[in-house]
Amino acid sequence: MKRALITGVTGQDGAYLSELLLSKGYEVHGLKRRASSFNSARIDHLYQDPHESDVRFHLHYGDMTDSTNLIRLVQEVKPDEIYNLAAQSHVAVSFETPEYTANADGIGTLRILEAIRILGMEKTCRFYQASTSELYGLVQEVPQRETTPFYPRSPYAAAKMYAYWITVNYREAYGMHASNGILFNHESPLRGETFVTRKITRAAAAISLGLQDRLYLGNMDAKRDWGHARDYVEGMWRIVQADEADDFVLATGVTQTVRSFVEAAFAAVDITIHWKGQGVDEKGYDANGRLLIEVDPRYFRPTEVELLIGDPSKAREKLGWSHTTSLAEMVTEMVQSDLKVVQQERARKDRHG
Ligand code: NDP
Ligand code: GDR
Repeated sequence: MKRALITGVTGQDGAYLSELLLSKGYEVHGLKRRASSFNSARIDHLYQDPHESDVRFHLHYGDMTDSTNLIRLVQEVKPDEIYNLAAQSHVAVSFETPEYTANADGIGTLRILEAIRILGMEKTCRFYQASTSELYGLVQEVPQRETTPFYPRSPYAAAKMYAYWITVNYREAYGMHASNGILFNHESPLRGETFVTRKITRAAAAISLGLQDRLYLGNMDAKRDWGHARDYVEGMWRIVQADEADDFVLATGVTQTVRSFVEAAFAAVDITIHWKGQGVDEKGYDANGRLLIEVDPRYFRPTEVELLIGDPSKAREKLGWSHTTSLAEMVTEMVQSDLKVVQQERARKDRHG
């Protein structure tokens, strides 16, 4: 039975990857950080009472900023594969917490790689680094592929650039099976609620049920290549199974503006958005002229990534990977899920007065 260690197990990708690896018969160990309130909602359904027999899902407290903890954990678990998904992953927040983001996302990656090296596991433990299309930043080439030059545009992307190169370096210096997945945006009903897609699908659901009046957004001209997280964790696993460690773009090859995502999400609850005005004065109305969407400059970023569109040819050719869920299917799934979430929250509030 293969054993995997997943950092960031409580996040969107950690939850989907845990499900995938458990379905493949792995023993899965997740690194979870201590929080003052529960942060395990996405993986609670996978939890097994440690007193039961045949437990294959284990959680360990830890933090990417704590080297000794990471070394001890790798020593105890002795994983065959490590998926390093933990990160302060919000681009806008990284402008507020640049030093912490560098520590957790950049040096955190080094800490895991060093743990593998200190423990002499370079040849027995494969390593996956959650790299990102944010590395491409300011447009140098479209579509973006493995050879496109990087131009990070945020403290998050700068930290992830260090993580990318230290992964390449440990592969070349120590012969480790260490790979980067350069993943374009991927979403799902489990996406954090402050990322733009989930913020929009949740608002569409709440507005359609009369539980929210308005949605405030930042740059609606930004274009993203959005896929489904379920497809992308399959790609992560394939990257780690490849005979040779390497770096791969995972993307759909299709790009859309934030504005068109808004239109699709509201269409899923039978609301057609009519736009008026431009720039910060742009507003979205329903067919009855009710104001639903406004721009709030507080969501603008000091430096923005305007256009991402990935070329996943290398992953298709070498790994046989391609996305299976269309953007339209994903939007429907997210909106349907948020309709349930919002209704449950409403029922809970009503119960407690
Ligand atoms: P999430 O923000 O949903 O999850 C991040 C995870 O990292 C959470 O489990 C979080 O814990 C954990 N974490 C954060 N800081 C620390 C820390 N200091 N120590 C230990 N754990 C920590 O991200 P996603 O699941 O969306 O993304 C997974 C990875 O892939 C991230 O590295 C992200 O940067 C990268 N990525 C994501 C893409 C996407 O579109 N989703 C695209 C490309 C790359 P907690 O739950 O306690 O907050
Ligand atoms: P991103 O995702 O920055 O691409 O990083 P996010 O959903 O936060 O933003 C996408 C685009 O939408 C614009 N935008 C808004 N964004 C947010 N969050 N909130 C708003 O109100 C809003 N209005 C407009 C943004 O300016 C941006 O252009 C995600 C993260 O998962 C990273 O960890 C990952 O590396 C990349 O995707 C690939």
